[in-house]
Amino acid sequence: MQKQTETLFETQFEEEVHTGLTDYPKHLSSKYFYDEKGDKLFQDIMNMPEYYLTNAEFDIFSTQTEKITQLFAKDSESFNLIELGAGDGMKTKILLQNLIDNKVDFDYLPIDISQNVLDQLSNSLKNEIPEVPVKPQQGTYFEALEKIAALTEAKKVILFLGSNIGNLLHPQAIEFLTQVQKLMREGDLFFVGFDQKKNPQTILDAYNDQTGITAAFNKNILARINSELGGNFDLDKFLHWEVYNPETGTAKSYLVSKEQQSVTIEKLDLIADFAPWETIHTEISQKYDDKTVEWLAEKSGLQIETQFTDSKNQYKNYVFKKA
Ligand code: AVI
Repeated sequence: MQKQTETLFETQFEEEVHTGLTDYPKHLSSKYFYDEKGDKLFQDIMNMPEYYLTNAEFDIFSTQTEKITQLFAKDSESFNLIELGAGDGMKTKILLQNLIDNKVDFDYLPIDISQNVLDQLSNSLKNEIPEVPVKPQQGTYFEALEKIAALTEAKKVILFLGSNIGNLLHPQAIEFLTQVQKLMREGDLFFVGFDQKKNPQTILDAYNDQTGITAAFNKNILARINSELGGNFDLDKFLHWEVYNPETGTAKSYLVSKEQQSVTIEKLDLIADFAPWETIHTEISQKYDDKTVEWLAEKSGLQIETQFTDSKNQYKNYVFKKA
């Protein structure tokens, strides 16, 4: 009889939490910040005055819409506007309205893992800009992109906004860009938000607000371990800590244990011991300059077609084509 292999973990979340909390130094992935509460906290972050990223990208979309529309509509009868990660579509809606006003022929294909997010976006578009032809695609970015690429010959304009790329280390970012590049054809465009290097204090303030919203966002990963994996983390016994290295452009978030403590996680059969001031690294938010983006593009088989900068020079949207 064949020996059954024992599966220790039921989900990737369980496996990654186990690995991260038994490693030294400890780490957890920021992708687990986002449940219903985490989504709400991130919305609150985007509304904070310190979190300049949202306003900066909004500034680009609202002051340079016409130029963006012209670029997307150039050399083609019609195109698919594909957005990776639908979100609430705040910035995209400015562009969608402008495309409609200019009578451009396009379909809008937001991709998101959450059907709920897609439904909300479709409903709000139905109310606000009913003329937009929306074709929501539920799934992971690459599953959905592959399907779209296989189904249609139409030109693709792919959006990846909000400096979401910054939550990836450079090798992961190159892998991500390369995967998209492989699904692009000549003439397709890839429009990506990259937060820029700037006064280090501005960056630290954006990721360490006085009201404690970012701290709650960071600690939400512990709250999720408590509710989903039977953990007993005391959130007050951890400190949210942000560092920024102006040389590498990397902002890093940590949770720091204020005292010696042991945390039990029932579902993992795990007791995680923390020494006083021991850290859990939770997130990176990379900041970029032109040289770095050019390097990433080159490594990924892409070429920069053009770029858009906000009025305060804090943030850029680069437009890539296949090299
Ligand atoms: C989603 N992502 C681009 C945000 C960022 O800026 O890294 C997440 C975030 N973390 C703390 N504040 C916002």
